[in-house]
Amino acid sequence: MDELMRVMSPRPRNAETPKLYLRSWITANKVFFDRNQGEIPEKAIDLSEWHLTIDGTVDTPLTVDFETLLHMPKAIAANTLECSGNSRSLLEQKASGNPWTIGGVGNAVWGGVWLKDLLAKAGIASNARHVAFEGFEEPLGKAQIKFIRSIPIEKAISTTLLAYEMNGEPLPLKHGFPLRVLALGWTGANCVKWLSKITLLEEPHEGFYMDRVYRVYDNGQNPKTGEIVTDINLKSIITQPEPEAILPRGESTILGAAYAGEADVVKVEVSTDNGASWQSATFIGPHEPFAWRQWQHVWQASQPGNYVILSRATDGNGKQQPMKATWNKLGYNNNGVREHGVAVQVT
Ligand SMILES: Nc1nc2c(c(=O)[nH]1)N[C@H]1C(S)=C(S)[C@@H](COP(=O)(O)O)O[C@H]1N2
Ligand SMILES: [Mo]
Repeated sequence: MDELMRVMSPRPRNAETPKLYLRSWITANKVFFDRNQGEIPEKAIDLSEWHLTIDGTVDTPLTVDFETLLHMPKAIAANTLECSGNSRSLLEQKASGNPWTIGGVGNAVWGGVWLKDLLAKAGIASNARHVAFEGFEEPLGKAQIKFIRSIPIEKAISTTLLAYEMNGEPLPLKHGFPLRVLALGWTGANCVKWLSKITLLEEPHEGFYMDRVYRVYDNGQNPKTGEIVTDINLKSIITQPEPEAILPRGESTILGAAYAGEADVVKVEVSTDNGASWQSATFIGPHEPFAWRQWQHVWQASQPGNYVILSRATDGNGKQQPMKATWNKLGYNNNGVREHGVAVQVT
């Protein structure tokens, strides 16, 4: 197989999207990043064998088949998916985990059904507060821990999609065939692939993937007391030029993307003088809820020398991307402007 991705580990497969493929609004399925705790199923499950169970604090526990989903009203939504650990390797103070640069993110148009429509069939009991999702892939490692994650009921019934299509194609095997969760605007960890079971709960699900990881905690702190990763932070990335590029003097096009999870990106600025002055970038292409915005800025690089290009996003609530990220033990949510600076040389 031709490997187009930057593979960080083959088993489980963790691979990031090269910058070249982050320059379009839609990230093609074949280059969409891969993040896995367990084994990607060897082959696609036979759809006649696949079932989804809904149990817990519901009026009527039920099991649905794939046909049932196809007969429900179809929902289409754009959504930028980002791994909580994306940009970890760019942190000044190192943190453990996959050494993502900026390619643990991608944007796709997903098709499926709203989770709330499916939950309505089972009936949400009045004491239901959280919704847990379980993937059916084989776990790796001796402990054989299943990938189970829960989200609050409010998120589940407002803006959570169960997707069976990705960019107009059946959901690819490695992205969760036949069905995955997409808590729109939330980090990848909340978007369980190979979905087989939904359980409504009074409390958040307890288990390894809820309590030991995907929490923001400091050195010496008990992970379980850290905040659970939820929505994607306001962030901008530079996708062109590449770091350490050598640019001829004159006009140079800077490209990037910016995203804000559940919020809206309204401005991106670029600085080439270490943050002393900022120029507004121009947005290119679609502008959809939960999806990134592509941007460009033409830089007049008239003087030879070494430069660091910075980009800074602002959201619709007036919030600005921080100059420096807040460090945490597992290096989640790195959205620092400085950490994402791109050093280049103008000759
Ligand atoms: N079943 C299952 N779902 C999962 C995971 C997993 O290991 N198993 N990894 C999660 C994480 S951490 C991320 S970032 C996204 C990655 O989705 P992708 O591989 O489709 O890009 O899937 C999430 N859903
Ligand atoms: Mo992730």
